[in-house]
Amino acid sequence: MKERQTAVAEAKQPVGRRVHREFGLGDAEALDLYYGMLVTRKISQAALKLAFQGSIDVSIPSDGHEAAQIASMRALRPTDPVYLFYRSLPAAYARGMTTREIFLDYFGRRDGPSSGGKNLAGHWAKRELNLMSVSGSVATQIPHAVGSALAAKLRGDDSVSVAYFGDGGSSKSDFHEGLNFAAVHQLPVVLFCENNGVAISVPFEKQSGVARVADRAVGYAVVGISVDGADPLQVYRVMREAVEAARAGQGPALIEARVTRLGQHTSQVGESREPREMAAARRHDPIPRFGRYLRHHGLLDDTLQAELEARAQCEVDDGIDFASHAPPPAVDRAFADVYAAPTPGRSLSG
Ligand SMILES: Cc1ncc(C[n+]2csc(CCOP(=O)(O)OP(=O)(O)O)c2C)c(N)n1
Repeated sequence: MKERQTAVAEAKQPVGRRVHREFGLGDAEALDLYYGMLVTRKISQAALKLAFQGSIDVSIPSDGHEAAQIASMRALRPTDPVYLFYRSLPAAYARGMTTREIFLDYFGRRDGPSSGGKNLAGHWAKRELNLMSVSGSVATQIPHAVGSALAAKLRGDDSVSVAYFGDGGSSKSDFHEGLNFAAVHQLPVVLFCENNGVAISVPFEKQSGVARVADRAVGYAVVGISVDGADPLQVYRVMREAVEAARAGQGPALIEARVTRLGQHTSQVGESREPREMAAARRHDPIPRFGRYLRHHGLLDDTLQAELEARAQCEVDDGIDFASHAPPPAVDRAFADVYAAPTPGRSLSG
């Protein structure tokens, strides 16, 4: 049995040093990371408005989760299989899903990459990007990612599989079974938990006997790391280390990115937290914080900020315009890709 310890990586506000370079990110890459955070915040907020207007069925805000998702995705190869969940919009964008594709999914359009309008919006997937199809049943993507890591090991390829999920997901048996199996077989998989402290309205303390999700790693003898998920540079660093170790055959890791959910659970579920708590939560917004870091190092100023905002807004407007005019799914394709063979009595094409 391997001797492994849970390490808690405490991220400090990295204002003083240019830590992005120390961590292997160039200036342009750091700015690009920031742009991804800006544009996915705008997409998330636009989608919430569209849902309130009744133009789309549902939106699942990712506000506050951008740094954790985008920075961790940057540590992967495009060929690494990724299993996202419903709050993973910034990760999907970081992997290469375009704003047009994202809104095709929100509008439930025929050409939406995730499911062609068949799955609930926000279940991000695209085969060509190695973003695997996910279920709305919380945490089922964890054993899928572990299975995909087993397949990689058996095939002898050096991919690393990653599952994203929330703190609520870490209470599911899928998490425990997946982590145990991954540990026993030393599989190349990283379980990435975005702990926003609340599962819809249930606080983390009410569903966990340990203070941090990463503490659970000890029980499975895998590496566990808890990191400040509002700090993209620290997230990038710990994710890259975990992914490199997994790729080198050193087994799985559990990363907990501590984030703050700045929006409501979904467009259909009202906010249960007190206004005072929400005001405090906004102090943990990763976007202005990373902006301050970039400004401190001369990489961002008011002019560039305005340019980036305008570019991001154009992308969002174009995505909405494109998707809102795109064709809906064809009725006679309703069961295509769902059943291998048409179920008797279920064919819509007669
Ligand atoms: C198996 C299952 N149980 C319950 C639900 C209802 N549900 C949807 S989201 C959610 C909360 C999950 O919280 P968490 O994993 O912390 O992620 P977050 O939404 O906070 O990002 C629940 C309970 C579900 N989708 N699947």
